[in-house]
Amino acid sequence: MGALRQPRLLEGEALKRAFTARAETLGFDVVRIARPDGIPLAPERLKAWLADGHHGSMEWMVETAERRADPRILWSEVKSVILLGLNYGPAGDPLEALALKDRGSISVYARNRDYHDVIKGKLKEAAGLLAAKGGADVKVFVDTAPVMEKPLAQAAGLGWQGKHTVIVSRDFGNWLFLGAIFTTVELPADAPERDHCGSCRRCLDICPTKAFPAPYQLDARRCISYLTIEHKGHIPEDLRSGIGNRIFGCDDCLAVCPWNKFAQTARETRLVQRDDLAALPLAELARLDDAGFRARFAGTPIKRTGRDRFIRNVLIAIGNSGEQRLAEEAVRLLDDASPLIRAMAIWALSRLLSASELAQHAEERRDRETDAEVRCEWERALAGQEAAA
Ligand code: B12
Ligand code: SF4
Ligand code: SF4
Repeated sequence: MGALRQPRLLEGEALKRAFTARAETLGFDVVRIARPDGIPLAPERLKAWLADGHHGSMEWMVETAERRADPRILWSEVKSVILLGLNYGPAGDPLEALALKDRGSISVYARNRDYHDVIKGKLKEAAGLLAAKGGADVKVFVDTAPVMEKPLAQAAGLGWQGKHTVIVSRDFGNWLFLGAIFTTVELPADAPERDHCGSCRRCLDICPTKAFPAPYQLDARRCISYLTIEHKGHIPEDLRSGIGNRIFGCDDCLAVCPWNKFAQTARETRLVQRDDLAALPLAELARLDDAGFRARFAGTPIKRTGRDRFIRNVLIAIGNSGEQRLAEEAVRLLDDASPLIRAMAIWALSRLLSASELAQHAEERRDRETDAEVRCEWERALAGQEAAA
């Protein structure tokens, strides 16, 4: 019997060309390649960031720090790291919803399908070509694994990390999701992108909660995106008013970047922003129970926080709204089963009601409150109103 004929494998530029064409057909807007040793400064910088506590309660970043900082520790056989960008550029002004005080603003990235779901499938399909045509092993990552996607994307030339730390692209501005493919095949690497921020500091100055201790460094503990999405506990009092009506994520530092003049509207239909998800009536949201929350936000990234954290955010927006008529929603939530919600209902009412009205609600509930933090919230709210009187 004759030997089975192996199909000829592609390599080098030919494999890179075939891969890029496939990835573009799948809808990726940018495809670039970095060497696995392309981010030599990342380990020290990540270490310093963690040592400063800038990760807040994202303990998983500490646990995975070593392999996060160096692709070769994550996977010793990796020879090339492919970075892919998917454009999710909004059609209109992404900050428009901030002026609508009786509505909650959802950040652009969450105004349609969860990008993890959209990108993962595409990455797997694109990676299939490397296995079939290059005989390579592959691993695909989007956000979920310990991979420093931003410095790798800069090393691959996809864009540069702006002073707000997010990747800015000369072709797509600030609106690219990132995904990565690690592979055992050697592909010709692209040149890194250089910094084009110059003397600009718009993103630093706009931040409502002053989350940048220095250019290129973010203290997540002060970032509204962290506070409204990742943070599971009570939101520190001094940051609540800066949150305004941002109930899920924040786009301010991205939206003001002058490089957005090159931005384009998303092509991927599952990432085109849904108008019904941009600015939602706070009164309606405050009435969602668990099942209602899950049904309303199925398939979107919003479902990740669960109902209690989301309503906590909604109550902060109600407190910041100045809308007296929203007080009744907060009053109802004073008796919610979640202490996270009861505490923020108190805070919201301390901003909307008179001292005597608040005192009356306190009288009915304070003594039977079982949660120490909620009791503290009552004390703080009443003391604050006394001081203001
Ligand atoms: C943790 C995390 C967060 C945290 C922390 C954000 C942060 N800046 O680290 C929180 C919850 C706050 C967050 C928020 C957001 N996130 Co996020 N997040 C991540 C995640 C999972 C890890 C990021 C990370 O490694 N952080 C650790 C720090 C140390 O890394 P770093 O920012 O790269 O730090 C560098 C700089 O500080 C720099 N540096 C330090 N000192 C100095 C000094 C000088 C002189 C220089 C030049 C540089 C420099 O070096 C460090 C290492 O390279 C990534 C996905 C991933 N796996 O990479 C998504 C990711 C970064 N997030 C993303 C998005 C979209 C967002 C939001 C826009 C969502 C929103 N609308 O609310 C906001 C943006 C807020 C902001 N300004 O960063 C996208 C960004 C896409 C892009 N184009 O870059 C990513 C890549 C997810 C994805 N797959 O698309 N996120
Ligand atoms: S996302 Fe918002 S809160 Fe976070 S750093 Fe940017 S502007 Fe500040
Ligand atoms: S707003 Fe200015 S400083 Fe910030 S990322 Fe864009 S160009 Fe850089």
